[in-house]
Amino acid sequence: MIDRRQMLIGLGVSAMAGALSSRPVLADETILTLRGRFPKAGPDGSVSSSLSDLDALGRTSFSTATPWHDGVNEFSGVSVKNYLGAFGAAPKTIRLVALNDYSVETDVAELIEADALLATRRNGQAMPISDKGPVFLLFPFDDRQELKHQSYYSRAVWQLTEIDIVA
Ligand SMILES: Nc1nc2c(c(=O)[nH]1)N[C@H]1C(S)=C(S)[C@@H](COP(=O)(O)O)O[C@H]1N2
Ligand SMILES: [Mo]
Repeated sequence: MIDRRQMLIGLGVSAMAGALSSRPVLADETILTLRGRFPKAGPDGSVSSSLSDLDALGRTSFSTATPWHDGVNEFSGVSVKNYLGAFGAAPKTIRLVALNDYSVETDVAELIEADALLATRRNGQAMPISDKGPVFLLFPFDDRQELKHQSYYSRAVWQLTEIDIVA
């Protein structure tokens, strides 16, 4: 199992080495780690997923404009609901942690209610770190007016690397 430090060496160092890395996401590198107490956690209390692991959890997509992209784009990936469910995790509160050390704590029911997506592809292409990937938590902003609000923008975490179960 690859831990967060190894992952940061893999992903973060390339991000820090000058420009954000635009190299393609490898199918088998860890891009997202779930940490905390949940039924399918490994011995170190976490589970790490690659792009192909996430793909295997089911695909969801929507098209929307966002504050960070030009025009309308199609985003696809696994929903937060299916991701947590796949590991038997039913947390009340999680912390979303990004590669740039931005983090935000959020109620899980609110994310699921808002159809939060762990987007891994934009218009069918895996997103490198330089395109705010490999994982960008996004909401279908164009579907519902209430999502176009600071409380959702602040939870739209790009370069999402870890989800910590808080409660
Ligand atoms: N990775 C990452 N995601 C992030 C942030 C960040 O600093 N890093 N800021 C969040 C906050 S608080 C908001 S309001 C929006 C801000 O996006 P903007 O800086 O492009 O306006 O992105 C959210 N997602
Ligand atoms: Mo914000």
